[in-house]
Amino acid sequence: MTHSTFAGVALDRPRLLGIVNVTPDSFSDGGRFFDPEAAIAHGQKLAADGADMLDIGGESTRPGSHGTPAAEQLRRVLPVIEGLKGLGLPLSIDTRDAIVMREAVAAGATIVNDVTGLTYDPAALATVAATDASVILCHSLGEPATMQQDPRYGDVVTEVRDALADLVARAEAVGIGRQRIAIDPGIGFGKTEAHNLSLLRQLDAFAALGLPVLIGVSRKGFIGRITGVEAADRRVAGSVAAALWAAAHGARILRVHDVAETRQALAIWAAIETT
Ligand code: HH2
Repeated sequence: MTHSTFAGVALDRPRLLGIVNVTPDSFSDGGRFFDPEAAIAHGQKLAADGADMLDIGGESTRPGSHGTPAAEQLRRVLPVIEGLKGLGLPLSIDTRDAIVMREAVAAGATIVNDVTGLTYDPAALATVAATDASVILCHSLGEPATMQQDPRYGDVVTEVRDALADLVARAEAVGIGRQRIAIDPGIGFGKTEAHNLSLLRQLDAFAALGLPVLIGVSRKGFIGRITGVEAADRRVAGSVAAALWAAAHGARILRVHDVAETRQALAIWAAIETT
């Protein structure tokens, strides 16, 4: 069986995209790594813990958030990209803004991660096409400010899958080759808890699109609601359980805060499966 690669990383097994939020307000770890030095140290720790790639973001897209100007995102993320690019891991820029994509890639990022699948900024598609960067096309319904106010679907799995196929077609139409694309159903982005669970339950439908599937469940609200654990940083075990489910059902990239814990779980799972 042959395996694909993404941003130069072989997807022969589930890979970890470690999260470096350079924000004062992320739901999961807001403010902890806002200072560039702290963010760089955190990225180094995630790399030492076994991250395969790092996702650097200067804007929270949590439900209810209103966006961060591109100039401020750049002020936050550029020093961190500079500080982490020597690690030799692919760096991803988590942004919806084309200017931030362009400057981050110029500074050394090789992946663009846009939670709106390159739809929020009209310049995003052309901007990514003009680079060699790989791209994570994520599905969102609505804007972060309002996306959790009564999101509705007919059949959530079919609609999100078809919307992702459209996002891929738009990207291919401007010259972004399939080998540069990963897809993400966007857990929590305009989805209720029932929607999130349906998407995870039927994750195979996304793998069937023939592109690497990324899943971001780490510390998210549905884990808190199911378990009754309010503090996001205490949702690690629930996050690892959801990540393992996703890996077992075709996800090849897991976007996680807790790299060491997820890696330990994956190692045991892989050992049982292959020995
Ligand atoms: N989730 C978050 C941010 N970016 N990108 C992708 N592709 N998929 C995701 O599921 C995803 C994402 C939200 O998590 P976090 O970064 O912890 O929070 P915040 O947006 O508040 O910074």
